[in-house]
Amino acid sequence: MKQPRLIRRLAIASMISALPLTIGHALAEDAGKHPGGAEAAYQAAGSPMAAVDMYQDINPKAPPMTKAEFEKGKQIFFQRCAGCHGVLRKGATGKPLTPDKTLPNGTEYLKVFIKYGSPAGMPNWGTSGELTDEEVDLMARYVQQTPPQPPEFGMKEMEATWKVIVPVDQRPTKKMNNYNLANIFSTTLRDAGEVALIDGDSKQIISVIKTGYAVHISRMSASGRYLFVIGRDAKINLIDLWMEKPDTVAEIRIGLEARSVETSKYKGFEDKYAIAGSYWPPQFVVMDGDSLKPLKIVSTRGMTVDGEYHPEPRVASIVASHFHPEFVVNAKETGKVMIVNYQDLKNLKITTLDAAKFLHDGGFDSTGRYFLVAANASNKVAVVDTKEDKLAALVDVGKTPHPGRGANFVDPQFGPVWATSHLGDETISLIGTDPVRHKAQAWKVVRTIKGQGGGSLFIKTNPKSSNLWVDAPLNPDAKISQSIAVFDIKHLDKGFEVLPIAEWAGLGEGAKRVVQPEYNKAGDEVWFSVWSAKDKQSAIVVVDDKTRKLKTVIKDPRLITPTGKFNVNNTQNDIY
Ligand code: DHE
Repeated sequence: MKQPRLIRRLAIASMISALPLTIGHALAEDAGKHPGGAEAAYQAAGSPMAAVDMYQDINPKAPPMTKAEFEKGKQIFFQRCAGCHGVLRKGATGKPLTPDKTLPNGTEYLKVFIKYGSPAGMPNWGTSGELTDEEVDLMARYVQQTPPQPPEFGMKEMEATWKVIVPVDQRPTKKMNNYNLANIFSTTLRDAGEVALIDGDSKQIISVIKTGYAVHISRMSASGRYLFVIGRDAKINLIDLWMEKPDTVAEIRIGLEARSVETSKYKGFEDKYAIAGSYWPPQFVVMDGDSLKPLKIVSTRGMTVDGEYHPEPRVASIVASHFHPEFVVNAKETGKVMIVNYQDLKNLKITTLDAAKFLHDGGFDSTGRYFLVAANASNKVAVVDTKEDKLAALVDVGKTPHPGRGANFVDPQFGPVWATSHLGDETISLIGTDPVRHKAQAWKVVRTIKGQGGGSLFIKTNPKSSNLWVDAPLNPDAKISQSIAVFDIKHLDKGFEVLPIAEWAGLGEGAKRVVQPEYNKAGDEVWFSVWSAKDKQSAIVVVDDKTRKLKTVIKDPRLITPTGKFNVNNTQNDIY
């Protein structure tokens, strides 16, 4: 007999609620609590838009909400839900939650769904203890209201936030410090909204610089002088490494929420332009490279590769071409790659390639010609030929690829490859990248190897190394999330060795997720973040690449939630 829908849901929900839960605290310790697993927790990392003023449009058909309840619902939505369901609730990797879908379901049905989650990936917000019953009830009513729209952010708003702290003509004309700039690591201190500049030679912190909210990535200018840091609140800090004590010389907000920044690297345009992409509003902006003066804004709203209109295609990764004066801009929800020629900003030329939906992060192959970008929820990697400005291939890989920049090395059997690990399974896909001498292998998965488990975010090697490092910080098993798997590239079939990085850090309690391997300039050390919650001690563990033995642990009360580490030389020259 067919069960009524609600009963079926309740049965599924009770099964789900019986799943084992792991320790909890912020994103760093969230992943295992959700039935949707690491992926859902990772995407629900919190949006700075919770605090943005938005208009409450009273929908007479929706259950009533006071202004205070609506505000609270909005806050919870942007902190927990917008990453998957979209700012406008029209759906992204999660389902649409617009009133035409939610009103027919009604409050009681929605409460069950929010409380217990679903096998399709919706976290169990109630039973995990993240939301109280009152909050679940509030959210069930909130998602039936008309979605409030955050404000736009155009030239006027950008200019109002733009500050040149040290004008270009008052900056040093040569390097004024004795640091070995090429071996500095710009280290994200995520929850402190800061970066620590760490001297890779002495392992000492040179300085800690205030940046945007939940700071996200660092990128280097082509010359290696300017460091660009972007926060999730779309604030960019331009840091001059030539100063006696490197510090911010200009800053700007380019939107309300963002993740990516890059600088022009083509010959003749070194350090000339910067570009940043935002999640909201969905757009990118080209700026002066030494002052951040905003010059040109382009919206990404438009049709997906399937021919459906999308109102908020978020800008994911951006890289600078080495073959043309161009930026490669990846729009997540539309699956389009926009190749933006910055030679003539007034008569802007953009070549748009149809790749696959949910473009996220990626890196170049070893020649710097091909950009390989994960279309994560499509389980594909798109290969962009930056010389011909064409899509070279779409490659099927494992479940939810997440390469960071990926890893380039020579497979003993198949020649040059670029590799990605996955959030959704334990595999590592090796894709052939040499269409000239290894034509049969080019843009195919030539080998799939197995790592410790799913929940991997970053994979890394170095041209001078024969080690391949694979993290799994979002794996629900603490043994896996707190260690690293290392393969010998020359003997991939022999499996991996596990190094207990978090144990080596010698910290007390905490999530201690081991995240993002990064090499030093010489390519003989690998640095790992041991990432705990804001109120717990974290560390950076430095491993000798040759011996795979512990070299140093960097511990300092200022190292709050370290995650990404960006070695100046490797970031400047796209070495990974
Ligand atoms: Fe990232 C890169 C988006 C969560 C650490 N992250 C990127 C890029 C994008 C992105 C689009 C590529 C930028 C580029 O190359 O121009 N990240 C997102 C999200 O939308 C997501 C899933 C959820 C969110 O709300 O932000 C998210 N990211 C995280 C984290 O939780 C991580 C692990 C820890 C942190 O610091 O927040 C994290 N992301 C990183 C790092 C990189 C990155 C370290 C750069 C890797 C590199 O080697 O270049």
